Amino acid sequence: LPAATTALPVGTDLAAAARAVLAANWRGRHTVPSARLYPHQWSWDSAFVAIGLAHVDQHRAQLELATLFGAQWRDGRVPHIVFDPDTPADAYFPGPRFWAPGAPVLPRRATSGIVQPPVHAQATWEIYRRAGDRAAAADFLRRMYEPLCAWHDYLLTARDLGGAGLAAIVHPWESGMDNHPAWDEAVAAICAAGATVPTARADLHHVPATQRPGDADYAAYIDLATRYRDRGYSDVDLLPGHGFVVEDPLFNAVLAWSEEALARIAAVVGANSCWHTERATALGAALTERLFDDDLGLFVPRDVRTDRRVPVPGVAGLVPLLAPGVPADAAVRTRAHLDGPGFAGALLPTLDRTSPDYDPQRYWRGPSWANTTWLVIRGLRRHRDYARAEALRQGLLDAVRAEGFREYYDADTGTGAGTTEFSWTAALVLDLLA
Ligand code: 9YW
Repeated sequence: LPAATTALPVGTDLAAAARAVLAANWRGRHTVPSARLYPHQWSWDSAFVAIGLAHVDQHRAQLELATLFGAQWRDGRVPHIVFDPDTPADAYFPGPRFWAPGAPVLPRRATSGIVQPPVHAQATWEIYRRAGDRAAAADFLRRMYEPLCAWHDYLLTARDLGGAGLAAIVHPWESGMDNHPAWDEAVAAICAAGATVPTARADLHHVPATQRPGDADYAAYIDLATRYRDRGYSDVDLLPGHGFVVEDPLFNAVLAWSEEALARIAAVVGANSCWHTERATALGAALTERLFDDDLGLFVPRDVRTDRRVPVPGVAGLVPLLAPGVPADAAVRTRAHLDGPGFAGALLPTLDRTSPDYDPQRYWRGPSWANTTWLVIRGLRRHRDYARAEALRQGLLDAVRAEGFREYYDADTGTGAGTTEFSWTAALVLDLLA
């Protein structure tokens, strides 16, 4: 297990230390989230990493996304993991053999078959924005435009399983927030239906079990992934048999925000940008209509199987501040949570602190993460709420100075948790320092 203390020495140049983490995790064409725990390329990690790299190394920033999109599927989906052929098969569970069990020979670019939140178009735009050589960066936009359109098209057609213009996720891993309490009911039902605990958990060799998802969560993850895999990763007629079909506020807010970036990209490459702007605004409206919970004054996930909202107040519910097309009153009520008992404080928790399931140390059930904090900071800036954005920025930077670039932080004490030298923490610190 990693050493418990990873504090940066007093006087450390934070930006230089962040660059060093990203350099150490660079594998020639992509960055791993963490050298031991996550030794392959992850989809939304790469988007965050590219946003940080955009400040320091255009070439690597562009290559990071180009490598990921090199593994894009023909149907437009961008897989959540692209496996590194040079990494031993048992280094991560579930590995390439799990996702492609029948393949006599694995392709060089073996991937998983599920997705993660679509931060990529926004990351592409950020790279262009920071570029010294605008002409070269415009070439990059031209190369990325069609693949990004295909990615969003996949999400808004094949994945519009609720039929209301939002993308549905079909696995807790697709939310990026694996064991968030909003998924507990679905996970319990899958376990009750007979899902069994996998024995090959490689994660527990690297991080204390108290800071990771439980065995029951893993049983459900493997069961759901196996069922999706065994139907060839097809989304056709997935309802009602599939055990997890959810419209998630973070996923759809990021999609709307990225669709807005696609409008900007289209304008540069000479494509029709109005179309993207309209789609972004429609997404924001559908997000509000389907996922804003009037009682909580916050966005929550919607279970498409039951057609009911899941009233669990999580940090994902604040992320729609990023999205275009969200009405002012919904945004005001959402922002007010940052002053209430659930979310106020130096560090932004993953779950409302007053929730009975709140656990400040366990993965997505309470701890503070750099990426969700960063998304909320961007959302607050969009609403010109600079004071709240600055308070969150300082809180996160203080935790990183005190504890190093950890995977997450105890939301109450700031103590570092999970793995060390974590890439997106380093990358987003670079962005916050710029
Ligand atoms: C897993 C890599 C990934 C992140 C996810 C996070 C975790 C677990 O690690 O996933 O084994 O895939 O939940 O958001 O992308 O950092």
